[in-house]
Amino acid sequence: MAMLLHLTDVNEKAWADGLRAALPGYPVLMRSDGYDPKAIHYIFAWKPAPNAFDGMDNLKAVFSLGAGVDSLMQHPALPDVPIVRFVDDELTQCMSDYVVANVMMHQRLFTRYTAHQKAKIWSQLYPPASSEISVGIMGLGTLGLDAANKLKSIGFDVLGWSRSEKEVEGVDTFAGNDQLDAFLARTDILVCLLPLTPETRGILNMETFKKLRRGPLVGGPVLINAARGGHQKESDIVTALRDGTLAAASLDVFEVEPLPKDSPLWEIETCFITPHIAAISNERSGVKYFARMLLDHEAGKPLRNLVDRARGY
Ligand code: NDP
Ligand code: OXD
Repeated sequence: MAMLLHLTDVNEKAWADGLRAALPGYPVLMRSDGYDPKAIHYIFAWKPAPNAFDGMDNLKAVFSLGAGVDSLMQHPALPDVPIVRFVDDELTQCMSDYVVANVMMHQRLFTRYTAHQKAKIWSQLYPPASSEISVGIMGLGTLGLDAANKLKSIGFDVLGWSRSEKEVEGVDTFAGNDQLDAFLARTDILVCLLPLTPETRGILNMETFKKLRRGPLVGGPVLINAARGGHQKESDIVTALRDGTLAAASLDVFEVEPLPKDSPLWEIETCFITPHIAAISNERSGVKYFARMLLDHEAGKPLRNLVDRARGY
């Protein structure tokens, strides 16, 4: 029995040290330690390589370092065992902080003022109050729901769109493809917190942007994507920002990461770019979470926060 860490683009050693301390007596291995794949009962993965699961005939579960499991779900040799994703209050809070900060930045037209400051322009633009601005959140799961409640408490008019119908106090909810257009038609600031699945890939495209409300927000609608780069058609975002279909955007994720140096997005003043940092899985709470998950499962308790393979998230 052992747990193997297979973490790409992450400080694997730091996580291994934490998990070893939290699981005394349970072997926690890194790939560099060398291992017998048949001894691996749990694999803790992020962006697994094509051969990540080779020979793991006795695997009991895959633990996903990320809240999003799209890279796991696309793995050509994903074993047929339960997949546990990361669900964590601190990560949720970080995402809501990111969403609230960006919504307010756009409501107060700060990307416009940044451009004006560069050009030494004194131009007083008065944005409407937050209560006049509608924020439409795509995805009302762990992250979308928390962001919706926080934006509502600030005073924004909040709408939400999900796959299945939901009732959320103070939030107008829409569900399924049939209600997508009605949701977009009432949205000034569109926030994407969807999982990346075949149904949601490319959903942030010109057709979607054209359906957004041209309401009280000065300059037009705004896009905030903190989910996955696969949701967005970047060439459409560039066109939409240039022709005014979108007034501004905040993008934390990209079709290719790191965002290539020759991407035109870098040059667009109304596009606010962050390098996939909206909500990083925190080592301290993550170690506690996955150690508890393993110990509970070994004690016969059910795994929690399982991915539904049929839905893809
Ligand atoms: P959840 O699984 O909890 O929620 C997903 C939501 O999306 C649900 O409300 C679901 O609907 C909805 N949804 C899924 N498919 C569709 C569809 N086809 N049409 C309409 N709604 C749909 O996910 P989380 O909230 O935990 O995370 C969301 C995503 O955020 C992650 O998958 C990840 O990609 C991204 N993320 C990004 C981070 C970053 O740093 N940039 C950090 C963490 C996560 P229903 O409720 O009906 O099932
Ligand atoms: C995640 C992420 O999915 O950091 O957790 O993107």
